[in-house]
Amino acid sequence: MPRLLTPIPGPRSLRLAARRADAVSAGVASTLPVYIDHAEDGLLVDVDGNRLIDLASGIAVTGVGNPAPRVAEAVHGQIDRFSHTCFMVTPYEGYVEVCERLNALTPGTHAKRSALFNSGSEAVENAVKIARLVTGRAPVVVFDHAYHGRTNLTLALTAKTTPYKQGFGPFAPEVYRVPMSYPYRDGLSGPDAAARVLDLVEKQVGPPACVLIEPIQGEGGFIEPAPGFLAALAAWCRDRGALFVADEIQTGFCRTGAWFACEHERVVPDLVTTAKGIAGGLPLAAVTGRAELMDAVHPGGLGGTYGGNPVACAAALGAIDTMAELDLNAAARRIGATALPRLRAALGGRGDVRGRGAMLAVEFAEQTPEVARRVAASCHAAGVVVLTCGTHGNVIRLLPPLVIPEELLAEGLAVLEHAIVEGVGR
Ligand code: PLZ
Repeated sequence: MPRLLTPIPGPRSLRLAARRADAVSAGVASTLPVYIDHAEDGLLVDVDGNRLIDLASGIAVTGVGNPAPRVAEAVHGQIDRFSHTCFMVTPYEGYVEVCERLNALTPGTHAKRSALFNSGSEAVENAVKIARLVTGRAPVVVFDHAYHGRTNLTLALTAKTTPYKQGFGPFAPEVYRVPMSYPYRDGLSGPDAAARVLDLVEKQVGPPACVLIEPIQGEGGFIEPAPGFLAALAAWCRDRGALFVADEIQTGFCRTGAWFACEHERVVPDLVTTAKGIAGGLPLAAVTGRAELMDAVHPGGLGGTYGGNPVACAAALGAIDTMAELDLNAAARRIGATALPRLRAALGGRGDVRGRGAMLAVEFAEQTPEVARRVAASCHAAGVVVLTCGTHGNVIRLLPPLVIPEELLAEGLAVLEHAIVEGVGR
């Protein structure tokens, strides 16, 4: 059976697009405006019956599958018992159990505590609140190309102006941006790139509340810092009484072939923010950190109506069980091992192919968006969902479901390879 029955988008999607234009704010955009009817085993099936190969997982969310049987079962079971009480009014076990799992799974064997929220942005905001409270300091150090969210504080932390920040200021103060280690572009070793950062911070900021970093940057271009960069920053933080905060919202939960990307560098953060892959598609996020830091917050200082909603917690437990049972870390590594050589061969010397596990990127040498846009568009037209990213929009990124069947991945990669070869005019 052919995967595509109509042009992309098909007539039913086009009709929905017209309704959307009259109902949904133009401020909310979609990469590929096909309207989804259901999903199965690495495929998104649209309302016209087209079966698209999903190499995006809804931006690194549905790694465990979509729908994932254990997640669906846990959600059904919970919603039939109760949908909500508000943990701040009358608590329930699921919240506690998710925190126990996070405390056990995140890097480091020290005593930890967690608090649950609804979105990645909210988790990052709360990590900064905690860092400021326990250190009594205001400054937050962030990096070029960083992405931490779309709320006002997290927009201040996010680097890229268009589309995220443009016109939405003023932004929160006491945020200081320093250069990221970017081996493909700066050629610096990890320690040298860290020394450049720390010199700036010492001279221009002084000891901050925290250094906040994505261990592998996501929206900013799937930039993996040179070995030793993260460790040098973490060591400096320890020295200067600042918290080292890892934003593992995109990298966490087996995406990079480890539970958390910090593990690749043997770095143990003081605070870790998680979201996305944690709950197989339900909105849930967390801050996990050293017990003495997390418990230094006054009762009532952290919370929110929906944070750690029982249905989202049930989904998270189903998702985490799935990751462990199916060994999705190994699955992620297999995806990387399959994809990297193929993508390198397709790109030749026209840029950089990089990634860990199933977080993979093709960066085109030209720092303009045209080639990436063209490549993404031809993948989309052929029914393969890929995303672009990068400060310059010149990166194609892959975040396939970790359970994607091998044949489907191969088929998606073949389409992408062809698009790359055409796109760079080889
Ligand atoms: N930190 C590292 O990747 C979300 C955002 C897409 P929320 N990334 C996808 C978009 O255009 O809005 C993200 C992230 C990192 C924080 C966030 C924010 O998480 O759940 O989107 O708030």
